[in-house]
Amino acid sequence: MAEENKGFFKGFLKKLGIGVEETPQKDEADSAAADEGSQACYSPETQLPTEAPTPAESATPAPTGIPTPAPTEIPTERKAASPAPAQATNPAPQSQASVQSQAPARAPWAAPVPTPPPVPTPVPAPTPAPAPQVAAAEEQAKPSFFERLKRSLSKTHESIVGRMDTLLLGKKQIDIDTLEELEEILITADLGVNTTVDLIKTLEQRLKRDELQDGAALKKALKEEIKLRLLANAAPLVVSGKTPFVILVIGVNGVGKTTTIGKLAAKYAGEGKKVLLAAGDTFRAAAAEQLELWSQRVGADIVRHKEGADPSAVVFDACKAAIGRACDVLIIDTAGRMHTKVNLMEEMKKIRRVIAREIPDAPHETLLVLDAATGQNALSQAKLFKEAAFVTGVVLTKLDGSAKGGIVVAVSQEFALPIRFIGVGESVEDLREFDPGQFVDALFQ
Ligand SMILES: Nc1nc2c(ncn2[C@@H]2O[C@H](COP(=O)(O)OP(=O)(O)OP(=O)(O)O)[C@@H](O)[C@H]2O)c(=O)[nH]1
Ligand SMILES: [Mg+2]
Repeated sequence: MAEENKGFFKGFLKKLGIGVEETPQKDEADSAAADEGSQACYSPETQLPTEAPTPAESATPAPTGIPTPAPTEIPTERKAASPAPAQATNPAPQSQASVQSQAPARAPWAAPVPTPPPVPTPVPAPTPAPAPQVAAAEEQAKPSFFERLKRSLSKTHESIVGRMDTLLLGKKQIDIDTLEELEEILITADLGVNTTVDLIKTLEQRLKRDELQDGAALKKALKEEIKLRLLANAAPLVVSGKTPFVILVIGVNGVGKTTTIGKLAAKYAGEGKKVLLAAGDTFRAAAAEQLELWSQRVGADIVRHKEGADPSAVVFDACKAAIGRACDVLIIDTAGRMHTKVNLMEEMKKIRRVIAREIPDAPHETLLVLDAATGQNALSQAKLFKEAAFVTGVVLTKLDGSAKGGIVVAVSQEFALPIRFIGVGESVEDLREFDPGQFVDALFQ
């Protein structure tokens, strides 16, 4: 175009109110694009000359030297993704990419069509945060742990106290036959043969001393005797005095080891302790991922290797990390599944050797997890692990909904092991320190 014609054309566009700046140079364009952080933010209006034109560019070629209208402010994908409470609940204005694909083609030199202002989306009034009183009321409405424990033990209550009530119904006095029938109830309620025999012997002595005049007295006496036996071996787990305090968690597969570790980590992290988890179960697919989810949920660190790695190597790294990061508690998950019991126990021994080499006196606690719902099986597991794995405490999980809660008494009595915690559900608050008095009260109420 001749120079004078160009001048006339520019003047004409100016009259129409169209910008007459030259197309920005490539450097500016690059930095503009970099500022936006994403090439996806392009629109026909903001297209910049590139060496290899994009398909969008070739569809609507921008002749060189033709003034470019000022870019329209359209929310970019990045902007849409930035947290905006109102947008999170309402559909955000269409991203530029979708606007681009729907815009009809028009001559690049035509007067700019004013972009219609985005139609405001009605924003529903935000849900008001619950007033403090409401939140407090909700908190109060939550059943207390004692209530939940009582509910969890309702089937065990039925199998011990319910059947006892039926036995005692209409009985004027308690005699040796009554105690024999009670013996059968206790054995079938998973209190274990040895514990039951011991309990009945004591009750016989009390009967001879004329202490059991009626059913109510017998129930009271049984409750007292069970509580005494639980108290004899009770000891809460004290996680202090050692830094790091190392807890090795063991048990057969599916009993609730990883879940218990997650709940424990939440408890200790909640007390302000620095917790590190070691994903020592490299055997089961996704075991480390499961533990990692817990670590993220409760804000604990984790050491994990790939599936199939040597568990002792994970434990070695975890011990080093726990020392290096000055952690208060190191909790080690282990696999519950091995080809043979011998393999499983050998693996445990190797892990123990590695821990002891890195942290003298550790592990400070070897926590055996048992599934209460498995009844007598839990007793055989306790026997196996106590002999081979130096168990120092027990966690009984899945007491909720089980009729076999009597196993708590059997494990404590027959193996002289402290029950450290009980699990009454899958959520984080469903693991509690074992309190013999509370347990027996909940069972008998
Ligand atoms: N109802 C109930 N479920 C529980 C409790 N503790 C754990 N569970 C559930 O039991 C299942 C197995 O738990 P895990 O923690 O994966 O058991 P694990 O011993 O680590 O299993 P492996 O890694 O396969 O050896 C999961 O579905 C848990 O949510 C509890 O106290 N009550
Ligand atoms: Mg596990």
